[in-house]
Amino acid sequence: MVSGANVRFATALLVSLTCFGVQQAHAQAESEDPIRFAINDWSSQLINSHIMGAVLQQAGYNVEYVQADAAAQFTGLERGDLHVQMEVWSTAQGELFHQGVSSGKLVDLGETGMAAIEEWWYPLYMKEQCPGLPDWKALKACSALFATAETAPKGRYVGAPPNWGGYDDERVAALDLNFEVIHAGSDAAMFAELDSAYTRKAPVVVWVWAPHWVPTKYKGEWVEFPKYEPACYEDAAWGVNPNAKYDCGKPRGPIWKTAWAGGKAKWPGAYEAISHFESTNDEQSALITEVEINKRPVDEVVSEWMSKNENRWKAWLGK
Ligand code: TMO
Repeated sequence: MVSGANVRFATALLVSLTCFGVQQAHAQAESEDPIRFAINDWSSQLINSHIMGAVLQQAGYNVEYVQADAAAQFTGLERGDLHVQMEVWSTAQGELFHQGVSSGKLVDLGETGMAAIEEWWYPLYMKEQCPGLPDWKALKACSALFATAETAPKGRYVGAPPNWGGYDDERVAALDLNFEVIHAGSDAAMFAELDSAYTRKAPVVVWVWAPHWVPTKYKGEWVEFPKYEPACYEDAAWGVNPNAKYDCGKPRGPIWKTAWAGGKAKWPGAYEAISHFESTNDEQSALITEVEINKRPVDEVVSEWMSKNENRWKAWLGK
C-alpha cells in the first residue's frame, strides 16, 4: 500500500520534474527534426506562419515552410507529412478541422484572436443600382446587372480559388440565384477584378474576407444571406429551400491554429508556444497592407514585427 506521505512525495517529485521539463523545453528544442508549417495562398497565413516560425527558431527549433492546398492539407496534417497550420478559418474550413480534431489526428491549438468574415461583397455604389441590397433577395432580382460577356444572361460572382471551400456553387443552386460562380485563380486576380470594376463604378460582386485591407480600402458591404446555422449545412429540410443544404450564408467566427497530433510529444514546447500565438484583425490588416500594398518582402515585415513585439513573442515561449 502507498502511504499518504509517499503519495505527497511522489506528487511533489512529479511537479518538480514537470517544471524542470517545461523549462528545458523553453531553453532548447526537444527534437531537431524540422517542424513543417503548411503555407497557403493568402498573405496573412504566410505572414503568421513566418512569425511563428521565427519565434520557434529563437527557441532553437528547426522549421520548414511547405506550400499546401487549403483543402488537401488536412490529410497531410493528419498523417504528419505537414505539422502546423496557423490559420484555420471557421468560415470555410470548420468541418475539415473538427473532423480532424475529433478523429484524434489533429490537435486544436486554440483561437488566434482574429474574427473571420468571408462572404459575397459589393461596392457601396451598387446600392443605387440595385435597391434592396444587402438583402440577398435583391441580388437575385438584380442578377442581370452583374452579367459579363462570359456569364450572360447570368450574373457573375467572382469566387475564390476552389480549394478555399465555402460552398458558393451549392449556395447559388440552393438559393436559385441566377449567377455563375467564376472561381478566380488567386487572391490577386480577385482583387484585380474588384479594382477594375470599382474605378469604373461597374457592377461587381466578389468574395471578400476580413481580416484584410480590402473591406477598409474600398467602401462596400457583405450580402446578407439567411443567417448560417449548423443545420443549414447538415439538413436539406432547413431553410428557404427544403430540398437543399447551403441555403444560407457562410459561418462567421474564430480562426484557429492546429497541428499534427503526433507532434505534441515530439515538440511539446513548440506546441505550447503556438497555442499562445495571438493577434487582432487590425494588426493583420496592417501586416497584409505592408506586404500587398507597400510591396515589402514578407521576411522584412516579419523581422520588423519581431523587433517591435519582443515582449509578446517571448511570453509565448514562456520567457
Ligand atoms: C483564404 N481565406 C480564408 C482568406 O479565404
